[in-house]
Amino acid sequence: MSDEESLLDLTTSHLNTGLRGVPVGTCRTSFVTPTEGVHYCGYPISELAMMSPEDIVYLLFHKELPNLEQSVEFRKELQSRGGIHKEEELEEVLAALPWELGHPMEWLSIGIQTLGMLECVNDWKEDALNLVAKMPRLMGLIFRYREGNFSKPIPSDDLTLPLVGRFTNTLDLENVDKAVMNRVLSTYLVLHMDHGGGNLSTFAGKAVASGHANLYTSMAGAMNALSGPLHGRANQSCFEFVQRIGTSDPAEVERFVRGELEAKRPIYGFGHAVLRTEDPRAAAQFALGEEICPDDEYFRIIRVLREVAPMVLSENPKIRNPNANVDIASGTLLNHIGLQDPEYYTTFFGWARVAGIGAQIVDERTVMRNGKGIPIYRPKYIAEEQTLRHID
Ligand code: AMX
Repeated sequence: MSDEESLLDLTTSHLNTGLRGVPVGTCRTSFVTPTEGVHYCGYPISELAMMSPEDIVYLLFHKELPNLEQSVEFRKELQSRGGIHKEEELEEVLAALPWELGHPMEWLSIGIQTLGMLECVNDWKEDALNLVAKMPRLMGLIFRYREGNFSKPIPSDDLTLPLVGRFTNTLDLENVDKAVMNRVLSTYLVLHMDHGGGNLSTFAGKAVASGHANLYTSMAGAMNALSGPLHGRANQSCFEFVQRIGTSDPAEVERFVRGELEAKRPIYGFGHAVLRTEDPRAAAQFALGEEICPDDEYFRIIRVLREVAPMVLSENPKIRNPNANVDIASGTLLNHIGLQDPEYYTTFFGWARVAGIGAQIVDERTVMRNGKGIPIYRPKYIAEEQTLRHID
């Protein structure tokens, strides 16, 4: 296809829109619909929400759910991939980071980049699965080093535990219910693992990989993209928003929501670019919250907000979806289980996305175009004075 032909269906309205709505490729792992939200390999997320992260990683990489035997084998495989061979060197890097200055997402990106320097084998699939398996330990070490939390020695990585268990084992927090913590984090990971091919971090990771940077370098790029407040960091803002409300009295909550709108501030946790109903990922987290923390002060607030905000937002016809999105409840649940600093919340999003982005990079590099892989990304930009000559 010539450049001229490729422009035939485009108009000036497509330019400078962040590629919004412009088809650029196919995705083998997930898609999003307006009514059921994200689907992983054809399964609506509502059917997968309570499954284990290990089985969902299997699904994203193999495009089918594992049977019992495959599930057991895959857990063993992740176990064998999980050890960080040069952990001492990784810890030296983390120990040298400016913990008073850096955001946890910057630590995550540097952590992944460092892991790549130490452990990359330059095979897309091997590296993607190895990184998924090493993430729990990396996450735990980031928390321990960034907090300077060495009152107790860091336990060695227990590879026999599930992925989430290895993280909470490394964290080794006092006075928390580890079983509940593991359950909330498992659900969190499953709900956030993938979200179609064109979201910014996934797109950025695949674009970096298209130049044949390695998997770790590409993933660090994806995490940098995820760290922006308009993208992954919205989950931190959402919980800070809930904290600001400070009351679960419905009349007060309504007054707060109206005040925010009058001040031209967003009502966090509501609205969506694609979905036109409540995000099933929000519904799944509300169901979990009703089970584990129905009386938590922030859970009471979001329960009321879930009713009040859509009512107020639907008064404005330009808001296309007034319902709750995935970020409404995740911070409240993380806070309840003892992870009380919202600055860290996007790192859980990043941890989860390593699976989806990794699987999509593997597909683009080793499956698409009969295994040849997608060529290096090179969208066309038009010099402004040429625009009128070539388009419309
Ligand atoms: N609060 C206030 N205004 C909102 C709103 C909300 N929750 N949702 C939509 N709007 C506004 C938009 O800002 C836009 O205003 P504009 O015409 O002045 O620019 C108008 O309503 C139309 O928006 P839309 O077509 O319904 O949604 P969108 O695709 O432009 O934006 C989103 C989607 C998520 C960015 C938006 O709903 C929003 O800002 N929500 C609040 C922040 C939030 O919860 N972010 C987390 C998103 C979770 C996710 O998608 N992962």
